[in-house]
Amino acid sequence: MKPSIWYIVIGVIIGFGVGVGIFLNMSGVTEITTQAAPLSNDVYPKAENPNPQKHVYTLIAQDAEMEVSPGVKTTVWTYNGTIPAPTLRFNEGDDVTVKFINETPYAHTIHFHGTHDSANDGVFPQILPGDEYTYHFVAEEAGFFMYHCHAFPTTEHVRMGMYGAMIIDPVHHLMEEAREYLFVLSELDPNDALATITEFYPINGYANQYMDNPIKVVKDELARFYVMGIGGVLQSPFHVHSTMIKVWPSGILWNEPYYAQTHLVANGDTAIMEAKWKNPGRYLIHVHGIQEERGSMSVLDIIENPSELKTIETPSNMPGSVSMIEWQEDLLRQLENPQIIEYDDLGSEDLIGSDIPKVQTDKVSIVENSWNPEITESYAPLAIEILAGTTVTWTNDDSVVHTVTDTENKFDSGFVQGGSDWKFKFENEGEYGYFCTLHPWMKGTVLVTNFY
Ligand SMILES: [Cu+2]
Repeated sequence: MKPSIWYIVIGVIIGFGVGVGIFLNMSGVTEITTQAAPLSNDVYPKAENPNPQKHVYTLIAQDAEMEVSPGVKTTVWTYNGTIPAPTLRFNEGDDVTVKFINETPYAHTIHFHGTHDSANDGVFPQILPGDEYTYHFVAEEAGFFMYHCHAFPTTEHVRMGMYGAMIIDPVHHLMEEAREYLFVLSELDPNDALATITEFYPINGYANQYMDNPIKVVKDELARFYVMGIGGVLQSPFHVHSTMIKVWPSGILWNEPYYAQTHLVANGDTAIMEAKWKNPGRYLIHVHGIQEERGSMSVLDIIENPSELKTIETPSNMPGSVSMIEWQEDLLRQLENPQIIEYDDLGSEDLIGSDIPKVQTDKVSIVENSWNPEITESYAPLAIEILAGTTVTWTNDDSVVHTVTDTENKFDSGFVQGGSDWKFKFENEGEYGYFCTLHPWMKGTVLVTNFY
């Protein structure tokens, strides 16, 4: 905000306070303070970045085989081959470009939390197999945010592994010098990505990884935890042993911090937490609840001598702080040991073969569960034949949204919600292949003739 605007804002606040004071005095109520509450030293006012930097990242949607718990290998969907995806870190006010390449057979996107325009919201458009898209935004808010895929069903895409952390550091009023750590709390089920209760609740992609590789914090040194909740069902009460944590709720530095023994990190939300320990020894950090028996338990060692961390710490983007996040990312990459799955043919434009028998009807059902790639007849019938001038009705009998989109852009239903219809009148002869832009493996054909 420009200084002149501040004067106006402060003037309005004082004016309002005085006005209320006079009003209350007249009504016989006494004593009202007209002073604005002082800004706490821990609240980070929104500030202009005098020297914004440009950052260009490339994120590639890649399927992979990886280990997610000792001895448990599964197929996952990733950005750049790991779960979580690379942590993006820059300053408030910086100019950020993310090139996205989809090297998988499904539509995916990148949805960033924070403020941006619709073209960069990562929902519309959906990025089809083999396609690329460039996202761009200026980081307006300082704090801890996330990015994740917002293709549909989104819970499936997130549970399959498509999420990452985004640390946006303040440029004024720097945070205290601290040792920094990342905790991404997620849900994962190798057998059913949409299970209500999942087999694993990993921290940073790999179940229980800090049981054998303890989180080490130096006694009396400030530790800062960036904690992110990306579950779909259970929320994450994050608990730290043997100290109180100072929490910036929702990871937003404009919030007044508070102290907690356990802080609930909601799904789709984050928190920044700071703490010190005065008693060396072995403790725990974990999600408080059933998740702690299913992957989200960590050993916390409070050590006396910081020199044993020298070889694994790196400088932080926050001046004076050191980061353990690179060590955490190296560790998860080593444990996950991802094998990227390469696909030769990602073409979504192929028509359904013209050898499929055509059914003479003007009604097509988008069948229940047609979003599931294993359903081969997602539009039923797959291929229809009609006379020119016929209006065809598609009924979405699935519970999720779909589209009916011509491969050559002659018609497009837009979003057809579960339970609703879309109609289109075919005037001209020809064979029209169509697909669902949200689930591009769903394909159908309309043959329009002048006589049967
Ligand atoms: Cu996705």
